[in-house]
Amino acid sequence: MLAKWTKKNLKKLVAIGITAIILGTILAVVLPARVAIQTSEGVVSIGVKWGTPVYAAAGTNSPTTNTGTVWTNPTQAYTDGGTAATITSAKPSGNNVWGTYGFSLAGYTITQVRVRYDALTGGNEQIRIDVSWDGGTTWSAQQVTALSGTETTYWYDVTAETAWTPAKLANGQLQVRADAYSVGGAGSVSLDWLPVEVTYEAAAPAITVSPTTYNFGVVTESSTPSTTTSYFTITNTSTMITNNTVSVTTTAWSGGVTWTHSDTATPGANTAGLKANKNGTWGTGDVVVKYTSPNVLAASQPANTNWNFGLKLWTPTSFTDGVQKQIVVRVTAASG
Ligand SMILES: [Ca+2]
Repeated sequence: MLAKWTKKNLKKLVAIGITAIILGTILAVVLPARVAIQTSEGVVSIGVKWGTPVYAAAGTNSPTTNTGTVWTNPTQAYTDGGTAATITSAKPSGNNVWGTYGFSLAGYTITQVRVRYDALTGGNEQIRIDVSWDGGTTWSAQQVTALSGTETTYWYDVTAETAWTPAKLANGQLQVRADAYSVGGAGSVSLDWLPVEVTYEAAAPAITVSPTTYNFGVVTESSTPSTTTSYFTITNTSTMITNNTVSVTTTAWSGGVTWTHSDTATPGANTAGLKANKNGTWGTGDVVVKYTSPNVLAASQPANTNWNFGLKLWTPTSFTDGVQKQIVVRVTAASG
């Protein structure tokens, strides 16, 4: 029984082997080639190529203007230490509004906004703080703090009060309001300093590509099939100018007898090349798609501006099997 089974399957194996050899011979001159397109979001902190990395940072700015007449010496809340702005509490007192904090953070993502207030009371009064991000039209919830007789630093984290943007922190938009509320009888409240601390980080480039594959179909030796130069669309939601490189992710095309990928787009025996063109005319401004030291395909690309490109294949001068070949092309965007 065992012998019979082995013999039967041995015949099948032989038959399959012969079929494969015949197919290989027939298809040696024509075969499909395929590329898969891939994108990756570049990391902003590419120190070597794009300059000094930018990491999350925090800045604390003081107000430089105020409006209102109820606080005495309101400009003393511009600086830490020294004299303080003062007021006598009521239920409630009037208020002053401090502003012009000088935050200029265009292109950054705001991750935290906190108001700091260094204050004390001569009695047992409260200070009440709220914040506007649209020049005084809309205000956050009010944070109420029971003060002590010793100057203390308090924080009001207003990160969740609105979807913060650089524009909402700009002069004329960001404002901080303060009043004093009596607990029992009236008493004095001192406000030494009223800065705002903003934590921010550089926004990351963001691109996607469509379509994500292209099949050149069956190709012949020493041919140069191509897409149109606008075949692939890069949807670019980067909020900063980017530099975009194009590369292949491997040194060879996979499938059967692999093809070497030429970094000069010079075809040879089982050696292929690729070029890219950004929405122009083939032959003018073509960029070699390399593995090492990728070439720039879209330099100084404006923020939020989509763009297109195509690919052109240089097939080998000769190849030796009919197995489909595949390689991955990657477009990488980095803050430019
Ligand atoms: Ca002060």
